[in-house]
Amino acid sequence: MLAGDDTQSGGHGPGLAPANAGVKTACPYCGVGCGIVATPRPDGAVDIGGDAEHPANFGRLCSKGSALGETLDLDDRLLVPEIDGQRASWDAALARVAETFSATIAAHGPDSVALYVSGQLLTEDYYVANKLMKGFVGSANIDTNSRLCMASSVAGHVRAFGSDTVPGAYEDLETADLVVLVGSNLAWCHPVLFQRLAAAKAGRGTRIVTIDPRATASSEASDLHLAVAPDSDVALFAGLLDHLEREGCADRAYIEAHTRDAEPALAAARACGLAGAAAATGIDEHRLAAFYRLWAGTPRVVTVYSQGVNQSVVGTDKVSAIINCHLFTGRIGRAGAGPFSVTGQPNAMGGREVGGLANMLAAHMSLADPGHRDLVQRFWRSPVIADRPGLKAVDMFRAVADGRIKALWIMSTNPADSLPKADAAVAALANCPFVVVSDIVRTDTTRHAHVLLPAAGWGEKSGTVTNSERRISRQRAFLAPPGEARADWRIICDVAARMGFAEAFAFASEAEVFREHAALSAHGNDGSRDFDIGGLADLGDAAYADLAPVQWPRARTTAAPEGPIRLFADGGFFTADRRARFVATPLAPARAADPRFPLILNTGRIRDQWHTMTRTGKSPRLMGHLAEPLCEIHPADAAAHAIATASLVQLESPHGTMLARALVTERQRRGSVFAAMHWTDQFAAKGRVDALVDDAVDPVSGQPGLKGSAVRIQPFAAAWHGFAILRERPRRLGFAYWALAKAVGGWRLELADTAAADDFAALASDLFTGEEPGGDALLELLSYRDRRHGHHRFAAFRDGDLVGAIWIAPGPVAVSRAWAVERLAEQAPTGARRLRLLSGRAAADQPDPGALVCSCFSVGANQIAAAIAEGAASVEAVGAVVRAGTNCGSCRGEIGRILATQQLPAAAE
Ligand SMILES: Nc1nc2c(c(=O)[nH]1)N[C@H]1C(S)=C(S)[C@@H](COP(=O)(O)OP(=O)(O)OC[C@H]3O[C@@H](n4cnc5c(=O)[nH]c(N)nc54)[C@H](O)[C@@H]3O)O[C@H]1N2
Ligand SMILES: Nc1nc2c(c(=O)[nH]1)N[C@H]1C(S)=C(S)[C@@H](COP(=O)(O)OP(=O)(O)OC[C@H]3O[C@@H](n4cnc5c(=O)[nH]c(N)nc54)[C@H](O)[C@@H]3O)O[C@H]1N2
Ligand code: SF4
Ligand SMILES: [Mo]
Repeated sequence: MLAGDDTQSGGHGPGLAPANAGVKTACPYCGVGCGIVATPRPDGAVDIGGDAEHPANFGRLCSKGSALGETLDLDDRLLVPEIDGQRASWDAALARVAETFSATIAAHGPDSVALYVSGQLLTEDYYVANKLMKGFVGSANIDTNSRLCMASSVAGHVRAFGSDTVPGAYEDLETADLVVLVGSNLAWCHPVLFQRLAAAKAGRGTRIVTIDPRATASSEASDLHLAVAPDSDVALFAGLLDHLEREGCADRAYIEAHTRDAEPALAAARACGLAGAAAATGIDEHRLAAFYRLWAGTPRVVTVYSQGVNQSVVGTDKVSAIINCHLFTGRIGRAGAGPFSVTGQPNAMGGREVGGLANMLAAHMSLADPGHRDLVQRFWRSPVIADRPGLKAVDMFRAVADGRIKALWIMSTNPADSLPKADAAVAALANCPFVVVSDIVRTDTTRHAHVLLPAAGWGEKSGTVTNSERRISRQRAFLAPPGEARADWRIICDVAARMGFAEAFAFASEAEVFREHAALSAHGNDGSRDFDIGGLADLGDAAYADLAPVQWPRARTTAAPEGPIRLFADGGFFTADRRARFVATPLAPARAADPRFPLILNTGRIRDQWHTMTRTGKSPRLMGHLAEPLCEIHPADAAAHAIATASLVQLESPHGTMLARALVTERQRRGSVFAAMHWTDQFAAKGRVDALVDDAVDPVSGQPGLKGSAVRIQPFAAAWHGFAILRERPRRLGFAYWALAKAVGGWRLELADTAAADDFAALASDLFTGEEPGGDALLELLSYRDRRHGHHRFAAFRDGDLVGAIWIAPGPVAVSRAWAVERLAEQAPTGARRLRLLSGRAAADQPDPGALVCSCFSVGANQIAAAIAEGAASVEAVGAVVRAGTNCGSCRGEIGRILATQQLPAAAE
């Protein structure tokens, strides 16, 4: 077992890992791209610390990064290749993939096969995957989960700049006077970058404005929150452009020297105006005008945007509406100013650089440009080159469903859970004649694989990733791959060789792949393309191994040791005439509402989980924050649908259903509900939100509108509810509702069923016996029953130790989860403690820590409240007493909220 802990228990403070100890690598989660120092210990555990020298994080890590050591165990890891569910040799598995792909292409043409890849692949993996499809198979049917993530930003950049360029850098968030977060919950999704911003705010009073339909941890830390109507961002920024023009904020010199087409964009903006923006956003004109004045009056302004912008059927127009305002004021490419698309995945940017999207070529070259196609084909010496766009993710799965695609290879993504209309995607996979999946664990997608390939995971593989500020960092291996797992790039090259392309894929190392990629970026470039890392094309193996984080562009010809930190302050766009384009963004007509599905389903992320939980789901600390699928709903909507807080609800759309726990809160907007994207069939009965989500896409980018599906909601009619703590993972979970989460020393389980159970004691012992056959014979079962009121409680012991406990009630179980879970760590409880356990109430000497707030130091809400009651009057003071909020800082907003509610009565006195 490689289960590890982080530096806290290893004795180092956060960010204080001693220099030159351990292996420097990069975090495998978000696009901030933090540097990590990983130090394997002799007992197999791995200490994780922030890399103090990495320019993305300077030593900081968030809760997810800090808990990486807890995700490295081998539970569920794929260790050997499988064909049709049977163990197979690598040779047989690779041959089966190559032969089936080749035969399908021979029989049905190159477009009958496809690769569906991921922004979590390393650049080297991604480069060879793209080369294989576009240059050797001769189809552009390679698309990526970045289609669900960044495609609208890419399209918006290309429309405006002629290239997919992020013009700014992280330090701009520290030098700006105003940072606007549009559709970005930066505090939870890019926590370390948010902490840099929060520090700047504390230091120099940076103003923060959040534009998000619901209140979030980010909006709580902002000076102004505009709770806009869903998808009204185009109107908001069109109104801003109109305001900027009226107030004389145009940078005429910049507009005239470096841009084109301002007039049509201004005409659309005038047509919208303040009144149009107020009508569309639902924000009153005074409040909106205050925001416009702030933006207009602050030259150093960065507009940060993310999925509330991209994941929309008008996503590309949202991006254009934002960029228009920056071009109009010349606030781009300057210190502290610019539009800033923050990327989600660790290598979203690298994937764009190699051309991993179906409508791009390689090295930011264009599939539509015959000159570019020729350049790439000659460079690759390839027999063919794709000459038209391939199928984008949503269309790709439609083509799988209707049989146009007959062989599909999925790498490093879990589309059975993350694609819109996910049930249809699953059905497509189930009917596809040939599905290959490369993953590190079993998932809802791997179930459908004819060939399953075990990939080497983070810490075992080596290569590069590019973060949101165009910075390339090394991921380095510090563990040997387990079992027979292999690096993705090698698997792809081995298949390519067996398809007859050995020469072009004869890479001996990831360094060789990187050199070719870097050389291609410089090939025939001469400043005509933004992405140029020719300066890295001659790195020797040792220099590649030691490569320090470096921002692109990094052309061979650059005299300076570093490329420019920002682009476009002096124009130099990558259109033919080197001018940027304004893009008119007329308002789209409002979508017709469907009275059968009156609510809008907004979806997104929570602080401590990563996507489909294949790694964060292994960490008890991370699972402790929010342990089951939740649905945020406004009190008025909850009342209208007879939904009580903490009850279970069923959500329904024309595409599917989902069960979740209701969180009734004014932070949610009326008419909308919010659910996290994370839960899968591995963790809950019906927790897959994408089963509900509609697959309508943005017409320009092909990105689906994952934040706006029509749904309806109703109470889930449960006959009984249960909560259990378990030493072992239960064998069977045949309940209408269940949600399972890892806890320290075992598992925690939420349960409910529509049918009355006639024997709860049997149900309990079945849960407690785990995988052990006949194990129940050894159990000592303690019970409490109140049949009249429907309360049943059981606790089971083996050799004096607690094996499990369950509390059953007719309604949601009112037992403190935090207190109960801690009982798993207790040594052989006897007498009163056992009875106390059944009562479900904390004793004075075992105080209930309350819901987990700080995952880094495992501090609960009650502990924080106690610190406040004893006099801690600020977030810092709370940190000084109980440590909460003093590591990654992602929970500081929640601590602030507890402070505010607790101080209210005091202030009123
Ligand atoms: N903890 C955690 N962090 C992550 C990830 C993770 O899984 N977990 N994933 C990473 C990835 S791949 C990505 S892409 C990023 C995503 O990072 P974010 O984009 O910050 O995250 P989301 O929660 O998807 O969505 C952001 C916000 O958009 C809002 N929104 C919805 N509709 C609209 C709208 O019409 N207009 C506006 N203005 N806002 C709207 C939502 O209410 C939500 O609060 O996070 C990255 N970081
Ligand atoms: N409703 C809704 N849906 C969404 C979103 C949303 O906001 N709302 N967000 C969308 C966005 S922005 C994104 S980025 C996607 C993310 O969705 P996915 O990409 O489907 O999510 P992950 O869980 O990150 O999947 C990564 C998979 O790769 C595996 N893996 C990890 N490391 C390796 C490796 O080194 N090699 C290989 N071969 N496999 C590996 C993991 O075990 C996991 O199964 O979801 C999208 N879907
Ligand atoms: S902010 Fe957190 S998840 Fe993102 S790269 Fe840094 S440590 Fe990893
Ligand atoms: Mo993403």
